[in-house]
Amino acid sequence: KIIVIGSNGQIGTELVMNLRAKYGIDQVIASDIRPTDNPLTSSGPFELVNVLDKNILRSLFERHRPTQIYLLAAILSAVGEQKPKLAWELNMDGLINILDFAVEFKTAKLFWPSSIAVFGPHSPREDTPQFCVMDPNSVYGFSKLAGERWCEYYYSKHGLDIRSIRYPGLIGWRSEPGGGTTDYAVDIFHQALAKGEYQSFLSADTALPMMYMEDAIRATVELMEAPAYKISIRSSYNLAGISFTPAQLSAEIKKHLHDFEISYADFDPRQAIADSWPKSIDDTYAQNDWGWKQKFDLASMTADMLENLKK
Ligand code: VAH
Repeated sequence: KIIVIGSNGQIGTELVMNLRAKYGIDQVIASDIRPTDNPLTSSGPFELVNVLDKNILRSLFERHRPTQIYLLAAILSAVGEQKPKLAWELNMDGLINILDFAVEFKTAKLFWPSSIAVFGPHSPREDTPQFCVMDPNSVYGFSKLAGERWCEYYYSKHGLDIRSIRYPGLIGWRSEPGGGTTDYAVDIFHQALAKGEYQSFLSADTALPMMYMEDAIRATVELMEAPAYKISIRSSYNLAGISFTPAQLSAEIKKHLHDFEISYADFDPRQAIADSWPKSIDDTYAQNDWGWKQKFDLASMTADMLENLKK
């Protein structure tokens, strides 16, 4: 059995759909802290799971003895700055609980998402390398950095086959983002179609590493399918996709929706988070270790998003 924890989230929703298509609906148990009526998730087995409740987790592992776990439950960067202690507790204690149960129940493989948020103001900002100074100043960012250290520690000390990707901002049409700093890049498409305009909470020239959800899910599956001997990074892999600014994304949307207008908010707390992150990522390790190659660029992502959201 495969268990996806945090299946109601932006990544979890699409991951459950993909894993069920691959392994069979009944082999993939979706789980989250609250129920969902999303047909993408509720079409198969679902359980209510709180990663901070060890009794619930023990029951989950005892009843299913999962071969794979995908732990996606987290509080993201923007919400994390509003609820710093809860973000630290959920992101850290949730991970450590799962690591301990995975060791106890000998789970064969685990996936845990990190983020480009692990880099900080003193990290190189262009083509940010796999190894460099990392001084993240968001609670989400340093919880992900600490989480990477725990993942590598449980690999080294317990031989746990846990794998991880430092996701860029993710853009998809099947699910909504949940409280991040890159959420503008999803909201803009919905607003462009609904109202022909969008007010960006990030400034026009804020370049960030982004990726189309199709590519992010494929990368996740490819990493998890790679033979263990090929995995040289047990903290978390840099993964590059597309790097663009709100102005560049707006111009691309305008090619399809000629009357679309973008405006910019005077101030938003998420600007400071974005300004502490890289503009672009170097993913040489992912390319060399397990053959990563992105497929979508800004033009094809924009066309695909609008095509699917119009339906
Ligand atoms: C966030 N979408 O904005 C997440 C992601 C790189 C960004 O970690 O917090």
